[in-house]
Amino acid sequence: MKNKTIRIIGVPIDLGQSQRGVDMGPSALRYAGLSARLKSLGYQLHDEGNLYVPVRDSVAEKNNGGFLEAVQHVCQSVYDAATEAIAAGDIPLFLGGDHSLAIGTIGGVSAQDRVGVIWVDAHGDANSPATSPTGNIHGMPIATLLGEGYPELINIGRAGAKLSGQDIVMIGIRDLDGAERDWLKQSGVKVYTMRDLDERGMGSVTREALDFLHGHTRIHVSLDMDALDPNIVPGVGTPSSGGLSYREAQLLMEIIADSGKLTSADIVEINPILDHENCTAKVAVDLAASLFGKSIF
Ligand code: HAR
Ligand code: MN
Ligand code: MN
Ligand code: MN
Repeated sequence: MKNKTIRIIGVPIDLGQSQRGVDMGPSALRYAGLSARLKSLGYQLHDEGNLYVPVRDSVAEKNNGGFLEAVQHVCQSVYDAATEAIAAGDIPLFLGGDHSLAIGTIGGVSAQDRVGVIWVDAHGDANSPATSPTGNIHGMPIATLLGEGYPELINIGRAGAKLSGQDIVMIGIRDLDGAERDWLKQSGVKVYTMRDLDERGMGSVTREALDFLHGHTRIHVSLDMDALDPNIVPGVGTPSSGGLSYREAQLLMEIIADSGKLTSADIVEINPILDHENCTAKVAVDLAASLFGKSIF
């Protein structure tokens, strides 16, 4: 893996949710030293800069607050960036921005080959427009990728669902809406809640999660920083108490790295306005180093 080039792609999107500030996530991660840390592990780094995302205020004025079309356009360019990176043999690392961008990243990285997804999040992000209590698209990427929701988003890049439930494992879940939960239960997605982690420990759960994806040769990790406990990552827009500890999250990343199957990743939902001295991005950089194979001894 370390002879590969990591291609950093910033996606400063804040249109999938309602808090200001998550568009600054890519800068926060760069300022926290992401590239230097990954380079020190032996990778080539190529930072593509940020994809174009329209400024929220300008879209709101034009569309009377409806961001669907703008999210569609951004996710299409994310999709294209993902397919290009994979075609070049690089490992794309997408910096969010809110989690709506995963519609494009996972759609794109699964264009040629089947990809297993490890979704690390407090939330299921499996609402459809019909079940969402907020209407926020960052709560919908999983349903969208499975073919449920706005056709404008489902059909980005190529028509129809991009994944089936058997391609997805979720870890860290503790905040689901009622109808979202019912839908997830019948979706085939493997869900590990905080209770599973409390009872069995992160090591056992992560190994079982990788076993669930044993038929996949490539794995995409979508790391929503709100999976961690808000005490260590205050800079997220939808914090949920009782989350992963720093050590649990590190172990998760380390065991995924050991699989040797990581071929793409997202780091999303960092909101520097809500943060303290960029500590959330610093934790994210530590986790990225482990995900890309840093080992202690
Ligand atoms: N379930 C809620 C909704 O759909 C909150 C979703 C929050 N999502 C994220 N991404 N922060 O995980 O609106
Ligand atoms: Mn259009
Ligand atoms: Mn999320
Ligand atoms: Mn979340």
